[in-house]
Amino acid sequence: MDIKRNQPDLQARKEQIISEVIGKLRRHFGRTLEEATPSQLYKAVAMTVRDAIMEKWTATRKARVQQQKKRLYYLSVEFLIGRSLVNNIINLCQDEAYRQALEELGVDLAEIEQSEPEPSLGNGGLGRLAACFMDSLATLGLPAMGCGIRYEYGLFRQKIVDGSQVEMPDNWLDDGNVWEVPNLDDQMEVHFGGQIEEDWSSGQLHIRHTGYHTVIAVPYDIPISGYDSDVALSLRLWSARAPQQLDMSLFSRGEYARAAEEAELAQTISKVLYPEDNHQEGKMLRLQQHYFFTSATIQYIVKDFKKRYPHMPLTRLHEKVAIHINDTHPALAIPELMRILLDQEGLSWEDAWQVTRNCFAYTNHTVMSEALERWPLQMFRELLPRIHMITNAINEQYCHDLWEIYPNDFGKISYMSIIAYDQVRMANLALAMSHKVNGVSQLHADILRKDLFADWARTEPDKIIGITNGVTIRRWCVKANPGLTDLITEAIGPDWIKDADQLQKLIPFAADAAFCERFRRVKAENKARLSNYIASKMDIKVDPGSLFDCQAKRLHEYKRQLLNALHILYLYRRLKEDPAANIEKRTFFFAAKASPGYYRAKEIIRLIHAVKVLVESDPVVREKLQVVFLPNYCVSLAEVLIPAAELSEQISTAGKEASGTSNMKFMLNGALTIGTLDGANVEMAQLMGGENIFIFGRKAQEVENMLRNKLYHAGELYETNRALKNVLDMLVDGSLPADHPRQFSDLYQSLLFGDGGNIADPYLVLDDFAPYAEAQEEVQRVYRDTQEWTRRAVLNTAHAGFFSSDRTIQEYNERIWHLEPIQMERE
Ligand code: 26W
Repeated sequence: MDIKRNQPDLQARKEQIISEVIGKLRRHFGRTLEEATPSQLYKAVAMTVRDAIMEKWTATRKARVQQQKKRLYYLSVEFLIGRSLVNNIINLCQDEAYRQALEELGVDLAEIEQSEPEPSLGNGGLGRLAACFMDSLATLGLPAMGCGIRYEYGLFRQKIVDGSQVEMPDNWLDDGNVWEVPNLDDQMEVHFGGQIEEDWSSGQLHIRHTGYHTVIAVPYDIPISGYDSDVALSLRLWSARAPQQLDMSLFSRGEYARAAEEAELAQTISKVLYPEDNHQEGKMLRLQQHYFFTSATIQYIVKDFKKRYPHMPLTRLHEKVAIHINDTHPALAIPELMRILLDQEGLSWEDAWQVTRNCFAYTNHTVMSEALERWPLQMFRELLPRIHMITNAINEQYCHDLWEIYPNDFGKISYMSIIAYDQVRMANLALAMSHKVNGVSQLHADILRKDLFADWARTEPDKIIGITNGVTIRRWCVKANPGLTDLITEAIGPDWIKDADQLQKLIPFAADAAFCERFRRVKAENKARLSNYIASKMDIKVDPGSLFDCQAKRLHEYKRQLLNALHILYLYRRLKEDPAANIEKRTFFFAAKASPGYYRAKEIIRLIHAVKVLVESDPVVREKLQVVFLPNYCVSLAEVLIPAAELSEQISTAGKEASGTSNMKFMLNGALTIGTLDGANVEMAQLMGGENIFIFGRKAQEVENMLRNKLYHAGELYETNRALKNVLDMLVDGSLPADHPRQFSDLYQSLLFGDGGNIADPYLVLDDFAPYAEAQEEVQRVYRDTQEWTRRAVLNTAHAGFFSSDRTIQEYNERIWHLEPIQMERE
């Protein structure tokens, strides 16, 4: 794929790339083309791409400053951006020029791409969403900056040893990072601990903060180029370092260890990404991380505003600044902005309150109560004494305002308050102090309004809105699936890449036999690509002719990988009982990291491996079924897996998955979905019509009702459904290969009896088992009709345009941020 407009320059650009690459090799590595290692080649090519982006970057900054437009700061503890090289080449619309240039040099782009370390600076959906948003913001030319943490170690690398997850450190920066630029001019000091004194001696309140520890925040900026756009935005990641690398006075007294200690302590703040997803622990280091990057960011925002608008008072900050917090992790930015406005800029409390509320908006990404952030009050007070005072004052005013609305309703006010029972509740802080709060799908927003945040929705009816997530077409189709990209472009022209609604033009092609045949061929090629990848990386042979069935996402009970695994056991039993059973040949792919401390999630990984071994060991069954667990799920793996998928498993307990985004990526790449009416699956079904998606299971309302009224009794299903009982018994009767006979009894117990006072099977695995098995029957019935399957696959791609993150960002902009695009002069 290449933008035709650039064709006349192609030859010249190609020659320029060749000479630049050779020049970079010579100047930076002292090597000729022949001598260069793959890593040096990668870096040399990357540097040429970086040069091109740098020009846009400078021009964008200049235009933004001149045009004085309102700017968005998107704060997130995670930006799961994935590799940059190929994506940047695509976004610069230079893929054809690079392809030809590298071909002439005898260099394989796909191969040198492997030398790029992947920045795994996120756990899952929330972090990847932030990366898709940056791509869309840049493509739409909106003035924005992403702000986060430059973790030295990203999410752990997952290895599987004897069927169990083992975590290895992800030292992605070891070999340097071509894409980042340290910006020493914008370093900030962040203060922790100490004491606060109030000084009224001048008649006005002055706050004196003493005895604190200082950590220096150093920004590293990564340029994010828009697709076919002259705009390049910055992703600013803050790195922590000590004010003095070594305390020389200690050093000269021979106290080497203590001298290094302070420096070490400061640097641990940005050392490692917490591997928790949907589960919060009140760890001091995590609170330090949050304050570290939000304080540095807010200081920078105020500094930049004062520099750009020297004559505008800070009471008008919100006219030029929008701040968005990606879940509550950056919510400390709220009291931090108040602190700076009050203590440093001398605003009144009322003004600071108004400005802050006008600047902030908050996206909620989960309804799981164990994920809602709460900090122990004492830790909060000791680490952030001034922030604690301000948060307290915010709470007092907020409760006072609530009292006016709900006089004497102590219950409600204590439920909605920000500080209570010795805890600071970050969601309540974000709810109180944002002018908009959004859920990430329509169902999720409904649940927020009617359930989790119902009291806030009643208090401020227009505040909570739903903006359905999206994914970037550039990475998830153009980059990941060049075959499909070419096919679509040939059919409907290239504009869909920036205007994904145009994918609807593919609808008539679902009835076009020749197109469908080519669509099938693209899928077959992608299946072959994945099969080769697995053969080379894992030494496993899969049958590219089998149905490729994929579940790729974090491992969590609510996502129900367990339901998928139990269903495979059910098919296994059917084949054992009747080797001629009518079962379509399938390869079940799983890819999932479990949080290191999440015991049951790790048990589920073990179970999947046991099922895999069992299936492989039987000569009859293995002719029909294969289980593949792909270790270390990450963006680069997703780019190979998703285009090859035929069936996408989106089988969470209804009401639990806020949106899901892999569902959108699979749909875009022409996989059919088997799923519950959860998150964005609901909207997928509405858009395409229910006939093109395999929907099964309880609805969110039913789940909620069954759980609330204790109407669900998993044990009864075990007694009444023979097939289900047989499958469950396999967990404890020695059928499965395991280290010890009781290996899977924890899973068995949790499904049938519950544990620690919890009800049995709170995610309704057993309840949805029979409907799931039925839906899977329907899947294989349709799959056998190749033409019908392809027709539906084309319709999936054709309806995926709504799930472009360009649409999502436009909606955020219209309803929350109100930014105007930067005007660039095109040469
Ligand atoms: C504090 C620990 C912690 C860490 C991460 C709690 C919660 C999270 C995230 C909110 C988890 C997450 O990634 N949520 C996912 O966000 C996606 C983007 O909106 C949604 O598509 C997924 O449904 C949601 O699970």
